[in-house]
Amino acid sequence: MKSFLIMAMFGAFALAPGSALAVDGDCNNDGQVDQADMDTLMASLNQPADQPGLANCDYNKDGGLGLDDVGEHLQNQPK
Ligand SMILES: [Ca+2]
Ligand SMILES: [Ca+2]
Repeated sequence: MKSFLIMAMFGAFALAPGSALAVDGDCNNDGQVDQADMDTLMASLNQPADQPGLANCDYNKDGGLGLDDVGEHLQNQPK
């Protein structure tokens, strides 16, 4: 049973979309969430979230970057 759980966890990890290191809110894909990500998000407003980093900031998963995503990003930023 224990080995099954480990296998299931590994499978879910391997099937994760995009990079295994993707972090929610990491708009510039450097592995950290900070002010630079907000700058990147603001500079990319109304553009498609089709880059690996920008996809991390498409919070509502609609394929683009909009004000909804900015609002979510503000709530998710480390204080
Ligand atoms: Ca970042
Ligand atoms: Ca979006």
